[in-house]
Amino acid sequence: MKKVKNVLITGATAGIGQATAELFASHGHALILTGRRAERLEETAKKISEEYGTLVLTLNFDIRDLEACKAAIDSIPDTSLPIDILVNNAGLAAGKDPLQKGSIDDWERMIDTNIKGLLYMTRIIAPQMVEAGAGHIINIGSTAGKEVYASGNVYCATKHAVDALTKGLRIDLLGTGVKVTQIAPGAAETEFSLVRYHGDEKKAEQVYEGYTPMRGEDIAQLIHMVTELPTHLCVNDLVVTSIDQANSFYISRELD
Ligand code: NDP
Ligand code: 8X3
Repeated sequence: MKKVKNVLITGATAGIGQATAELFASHGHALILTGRRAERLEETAKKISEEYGTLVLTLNFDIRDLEACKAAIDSIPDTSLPIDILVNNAGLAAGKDPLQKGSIDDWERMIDTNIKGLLYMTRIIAPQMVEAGAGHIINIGSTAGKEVYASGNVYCATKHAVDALTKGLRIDLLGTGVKVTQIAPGAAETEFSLVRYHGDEKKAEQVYEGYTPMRGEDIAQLIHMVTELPTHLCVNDLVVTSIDQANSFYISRELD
């Protein structure tokens, strides 16, 4: 019989995280879902547990707050431990301005969430995996962590940090039985652009106009796929785009 895994997904109230939660639940795994929007989190958990009958635990906290991260992980009951898979997904872009005109508040939100939040969760959970001698940490990077594009400055820097931290963590965990994977997607139509453009729906829609972007479900499939490989195999780094996108710079669009 297939083993039920405990899968913790940060940022499961929308987009890639929410789609990943649904897919893992459809495969019978138990979930621990996190996010700041309490109502969304509860709705997601309810929908998933009703549809798939899996155990879904919710942890409502802001990943930028180290004490909140610690308290949330401490509150996980033994029945949902050990954590077999950690998906470090919570993240955002805030703004798209030339650096010399950038908002320092936007910078801090991105650095605190995309780098420090990911580090906090990893620091808290990785030791449990090392002790168990098994586990899988999956960091959601980006093509923005491979190339720097105009006005992407700080967001690209945070995703380059995720790229470097993923490589570093894999080295540090060598020999422990814990796998470390980065998945680096190109454009996926989620709430990402709405957040980046501070709620400007028109600007957000324009990002996905004239081509077929990926969807959260596409990335979810890849996240699930890398967790299904034999114990001795680890996908280290997976860059993925829609067929209409070559990299951060080239997207084939058909616009009027
Ligand atoms: P969404 O905006 O749809 O989802 C982001 C998720 O992150 C939400 O669940 C949000 O939950 C959570 N989150 C954001 N800030 C915090 C915080 N401070 N504390 C806790 N949770 C937080 O975007 P995506 O699904 O697209 O993004 C997911 C990841 O994928 C991000 O790391 C992003 O950088 C990356 N990515 C996205 C791409 C895309 O084109 N969409 C491409 C490449 C990478 P809540 O607001 O409830 O806290
Ligand atoms: C999200 C993809 O191109 O907006 O990380 O940076 S992009």
